[in-house]
Amino acid sequence: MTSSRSFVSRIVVPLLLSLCATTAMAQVTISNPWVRGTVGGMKATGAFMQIASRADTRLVGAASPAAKVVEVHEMAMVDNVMRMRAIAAIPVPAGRTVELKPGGYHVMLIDLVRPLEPGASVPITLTFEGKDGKRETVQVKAEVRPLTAGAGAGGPAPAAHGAAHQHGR
Ligand SMILES: [Cu+2]
Repeated sequence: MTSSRSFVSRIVVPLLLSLCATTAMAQVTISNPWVRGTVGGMKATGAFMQIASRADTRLVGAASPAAKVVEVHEMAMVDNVMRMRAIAAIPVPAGRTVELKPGGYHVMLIDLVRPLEPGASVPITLTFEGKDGKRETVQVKAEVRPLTAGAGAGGPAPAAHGAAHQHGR
């Protein structure tokens, strides 16, 4: 009996605690991740998705085997011109869905390893940092959509997007 009790306290209790910790960490949900496909010599493109979180957090970084450099970007109108720039983080308030979309926040894939053809999927690892400084990574597989996807209503032309990016570096 004694050995059975010590088994419970030494093995089972820590296991339960670690399961709770894991559940608490899994607070970010990503929906509909996609990447704008590329043609010809395009070396950069954007990735888009919806992000929701149960607790306040921030998207502070991303990585992908499809690109040598991955940055978090925003687009904004400056003097009537749509420009993009790298930012340190995208805030994700608890209980709200933040949309990364053409013309707004996006994850920028730079120095693509190869062209991205529609129908392929691109693995992206997203890093979130909570208020307590704890980091959580989320893996997504982003579907590659045609170059023209999402280019309506205020969205920038892909060429202008790429050019603005080159300018910014
Ligand atoms: Cu960008």
